[in-house]
Amino acid sequence: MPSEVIRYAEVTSTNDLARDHARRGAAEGTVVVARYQTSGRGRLGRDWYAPYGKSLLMSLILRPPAALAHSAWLTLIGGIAAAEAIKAGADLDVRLKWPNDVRHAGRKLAGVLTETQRQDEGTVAVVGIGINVDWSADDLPEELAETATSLRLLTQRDWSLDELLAEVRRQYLVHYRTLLSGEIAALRRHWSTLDETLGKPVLVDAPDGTWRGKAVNLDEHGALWVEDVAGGQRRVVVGDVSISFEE
Ligand code: BT5
Repeated sequence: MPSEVIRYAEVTSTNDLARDHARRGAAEGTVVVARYQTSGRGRLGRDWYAPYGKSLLMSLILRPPAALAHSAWLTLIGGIAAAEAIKAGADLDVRLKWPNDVRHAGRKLAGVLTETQRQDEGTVAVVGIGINVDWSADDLPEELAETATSLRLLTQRDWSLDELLAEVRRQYLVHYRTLLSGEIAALRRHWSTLDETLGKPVLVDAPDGTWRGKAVNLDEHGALWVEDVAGGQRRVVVGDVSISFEE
C-alpha cells in the first residue's frame, strides 16, 4: 500500500484526522483510514454507524481550485468511485441516489460526506467515504435493519478492505482529474450510467421545505432539478431526496 495511506485503529472521524493532516501539509490524494470511528458522521448532523473493523472508513484529502471548492461533484464523484470499486469486485447492480447514497435494491451500502475548509495554504476538501463491507446480519443495528446492507450480506464472501480502498482512491482520482479539466459532460454521462434518481417521483427534503416532484436533470454543477407538482422546475443543491416508488 503506498505511503499516501495513513492508518489508524480508532479515531473520532476519519474526516477530522484528514483535516488535521491536511493542515500539517499532507499532499492531495492522501487518504486517512480507520478501523473504527467513535463519532462517525453523515450529513446534516446525522450519525454514520460502523462496527469495529468491518467497514471501509476512509477520507481523501483534496486541494481543489477555489472555483471547485464547493462543487457538488466532489461528493458525486465519491459515489461513482465507491460504486465502481464495488462493481470491480462483484457483479452487483449498485446504483447512486443523489447526492451521496450508494445503494443496492434500495438499501444503502455506502455514503459520502464532503467537508471543505479554508486553511493557510488554500482550500482543503475532505471527501469521507464509508462502505459497509464485512457485516453479518447480526451487525445490522435495528434502526438500519430495513434500509442498509453490506457487501458480505450481498455476496456471501470476504472482501479485502485494502483492495477496496485502493480501488476507490484510484477511481476517485481518475474522475477528479476529469473534473479539474472541466469535462463535466463526461462526468454527467458517467453518473447517469449508475443513477437511480433521474426520471423518478421523489420527495424532496430541502431547506425550503418538503415537497413532491419528479427528478428531471442533473446540471453542470451537480445540482438536481426537480419538477414540482405545478410543473415548475426547482433546483436542489442541499437536501435529501427519497425516491417514492408508490406513484
Ligand atoms: C452519509 O450521510 O451517507 C455520509 C456517510 C459518510 C461516512 C464516512 S465514513 C468515513 C468518513 N468519516 C466520517 O465521519 N464520515 C465519513 P447521510 O446521507 O446523512 O446518511 C446518514 C444516514 O444514513 C443516517 O442518518 C442513517 O439513517 C443512515 N446510516 C448510518 N450509518 C449507516 C450505514 N453504515 N449504512 C447505511 N445507512 C447508514
